[in-house]
Parts: sequence; structure tokens; C-alpha cells
Amino acid sequence: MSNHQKEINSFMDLVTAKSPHEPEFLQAVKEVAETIIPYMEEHVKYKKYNILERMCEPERAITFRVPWIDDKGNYRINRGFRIQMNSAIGPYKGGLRFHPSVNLSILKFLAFEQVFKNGLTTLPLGGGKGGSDFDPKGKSEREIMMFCQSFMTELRKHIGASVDVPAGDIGVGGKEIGYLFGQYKRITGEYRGVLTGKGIEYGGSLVRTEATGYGVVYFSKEVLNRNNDELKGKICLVSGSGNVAQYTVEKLLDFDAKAITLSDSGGFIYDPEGIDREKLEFVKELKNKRRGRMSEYVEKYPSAEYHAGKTPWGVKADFAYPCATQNELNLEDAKELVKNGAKGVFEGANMPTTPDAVEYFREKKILYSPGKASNAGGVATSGLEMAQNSQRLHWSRDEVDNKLKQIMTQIHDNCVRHGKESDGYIDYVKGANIAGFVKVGDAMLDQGHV
Ligand code: NDP
Ligand code: 2IT
Repeated sequence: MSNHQKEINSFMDLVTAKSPHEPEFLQAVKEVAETIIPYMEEHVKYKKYNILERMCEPERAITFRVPWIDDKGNYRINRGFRIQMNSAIGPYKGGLRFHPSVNLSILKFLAFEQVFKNGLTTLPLGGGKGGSDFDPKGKSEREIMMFCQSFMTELRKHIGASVDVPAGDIGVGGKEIGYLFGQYKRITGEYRGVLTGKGIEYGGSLVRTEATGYGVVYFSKEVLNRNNDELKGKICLVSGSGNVAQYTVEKLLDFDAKAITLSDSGGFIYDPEGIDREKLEFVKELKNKRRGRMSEYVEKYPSAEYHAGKTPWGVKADFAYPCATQNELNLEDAKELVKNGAKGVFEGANMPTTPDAVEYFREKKILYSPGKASNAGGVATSGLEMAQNSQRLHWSRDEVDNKLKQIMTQIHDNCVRHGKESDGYIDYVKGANIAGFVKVGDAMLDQGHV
């Protein structure tokens, strides 16, 4: 066993001993440790001041009770969280997730990833994440509003425009952000940019809604440019059917690529003719307004197929864009993708690919970008929303979109700088980890042991 491997193992033993029941958090930390521990051998200041271990301990992890009453009059309780992971380069920043699977492990993994991602954006954003095990599925509008109000009644004690600025994630979109913002304003009496992803009429930024999906496609375009390839005419698999998936498909259409799949937790649809703009509008209406299921797609478009309980990775395509959730693409899927000739995998979701599948892509020299790099356009545009709120100004669509493009190019170039292997292959995992680590680590070194 190499010395690096021994060090990685003993580091992971230490982190595991402190958080033994947090598999997703340990998964995210291990992936970072595997690239950062070797890097620290040659950059000893980070090792000397124990930067990596310090980054694994949240500055603060808050859990709280969220009481609400459902439409039948039942007294209900959910658990609320906010993980304030790292504030070295800016106020804590990261989304809120409402999903029944939410627990400390999942939010710590997301907050940990967020620190590196936000470090890549070029903007002054620390890392955080929060949410609740509340399940929005099947809830009435009144129940969702009441839950959001109750959630914010406690959360507002811990956030602020220069303290911690939450946004959306799974189960939290524009509607929920509106309810959360309304309650914050009501309790504090202050009109502040304390959340991002707000409606355009009340301080939201143009392009924030689209930014994560658009950014993923901009990032993949940079990767392909570097490899003398392009999106035009390419067949793409997209998973998920929420915010990130929808705007990934939209931007793929802008670049004349063809998305042929979408999914939700029930299964996936395969539309060999491609998901065109009209079909995409149907999906937006279905998922955002009616809170419907993807199985309804095939009722409307019978030439498509619905595969219940399955993910799309067995379908032949050029590129894959996983945009649903963590660990949705495993080793078996990776082998299937490669066997079918896929050349690139660009993550829209956070940590959608299991570690053995990532390893397989690297072995096969597949173009692969981790979410913390390719999905950073969402939080970057949140950073632009914060800038506009501080200025009390509103930028045009083109201005925001151009800045988003520039940021994705900068993130890409930064990953290339730190991720280039001796044979020319770009290890984007290594590149993203080192670039994010150096940015945050240097700020931590300057600020002392706090
Ligand atoms: P949405 O809630 O808008 O959509 C989530 C989609 O993923 C839905 O189609 C949902 O299906 C599906 N999904 C969720 N959980 C599971 C599961 N356990 N198994 C299978 N499918 C699932 O969320 P977003 O589009 O905002 O988020 C998608 C991913 O992108 C997440 O990993 C998130 O962390 C990440 N992300 C989001 C950003 C943003 O700005 N919103 C920014 C960067 C990353 P169903 O409807 O059945 O639940
Ligand atoms: O995972 C993410 O980067 C997000 N959910 C967006 C966070 C944000 O603050 O915009």
C-alpha cells in the first residue's frame, strides 16, 4: 500500500470515528481526501495547519423542530436543519432541500460539496446547506405554505444577508422561496436579500431559475471544445425532470443537441424523436404546476416509452447528464454507458455518480465532470442575485447570462489547470477539488485557527 493510501485510510478512520452513521458525508469526504492528501504532500502548509480536517467539521450544525397542522387538522412535526459548513470566503451559501430522505448525513455531504463548489465560482460565497425531511408530494398549497412559514420562523434566527443566504434545491423552487421570503420579511420587518431564487418582481435575478441547467451545458460545451467536439447533433440522456433537468434540456436544444430521456422517482421516459420545445413546455407544466408524474408524458406522447422503476443509463447515447439526485448512476450503469459508446458524463445533480462508477469513467478516460464544477452555475447566479440586491439594482438577462457563461469558462479552465494528467487527460475531479481547496484553504490560513 502506498504512503498516500495509508494516509487517506487513517484520515478516513478519523472522520469516520466522528461521524460513523453518515455514509453520504463520508463518501463526499473520501472523494476529496483522495485527491487533496497527495496534493498536500507538495503543499505542506495545508497539512501543517490541518486544513482538510478543519474543513470536514461544520462551523455549526443546527437542527430544529418544525410544527405544522395538515388539512385534516393533525398536529405534524418535521425536522429542520441548517449546516453552516465554512465561512472563510463569504457568508454561508447553499440550498434548502425538502425531501423525506433528508438527514444529517445528506445535508453534511451537500454542505461539504458546496464549500468546494462555491470556492470555484470566483465569487465570495461560503458553504452551507439545509432543509427538512418534509415531503412536499401530495401536500396542498396551504400545507406547503404553512410548512414554509413554520420552517422560516426558526430558520430566520440563523440566517441573514451577510450571514447565511439559503436558496432552493430538491423540493424547494420559486414558490417555496416566495413563502419563505414572505415569512422572513413579516417576522423581521426588513426587506433584505436573505434568500436567492426569488421572484423577479421582488429582488430575484433573471436567469437564476435557468442557471444550473444552462451552466451544466455551458460547462460541457467547454469540455467538448477542448476535445475538438461539439454538442450539435449529439444524443443526450438526461435524468430528473425538475429544475436542473428542465433547463439542461432547454440549453441542449439551443445548441442543437437532442435529449431523449427524462426521469423522476417513478421511472424514466425514452422519447426516440427527442424532447423538443413543445414537449419540454409540457414537462414544465406537468412538474412545476401540476406536480405530476413523468408517466403522464407517454399518455400525451405515445411514441415515447415509460420504464417504471428504472434509470435511463441503458439507452444508447453520446453524452449523459445526471440531474436528479445522489448515487443515481452506479458501476453497472457506467459500464452500460461506455459499452454503448457514450463519450462524456456531465453532472447536474450533486454526487449522482457512485465512487466505483467515477473510477470506471476515469479508467476509461471518459470525459467526466463532477457536479461541484459543472453544476456551480446555479449558486454562481445566486451570487449575482446577492450582488444585485446589495446594489439595489436589476441586471438585464444578457448581462447575467454572459456573466454565467464567463464563470463556467473560468471554472472549467481552473479545473484544467489543476487536473491535467501527464498523458493530457483532464481529471476534472482532481482539478475541481484542488482549485476549490486552495481558494478556501488559503483564506483559512490567513484568518488563523477560528
Ligand atoms: P427538483 O426538486 O426540481 O427536481 C428533482 C428531480 O429529481 C425530480 O424529477 C425528482 O423526481 C427527482 N428525484 C429526487 N429524488 C429522487 C430519488 N431519490 N430518486 C429518483 N429521482 C429523484 O430539484 P432540482 O432539479 O433543483 O435538483 C436536482 C439535483 O440538482 C439535486 O441533486 C440538487 O442537489 C442539484 N442541484 C440543484 C441546483 C439548483 O439550483 N436547483 C443547483 C445545483 C445542484 P420526483 O418528482 O419523483 O421526486
Ligand atoms: O446545490 C446547489 O448548488 C444549489 N442547490 C444551489 C444553491 C444556491 O445557493 O443557489
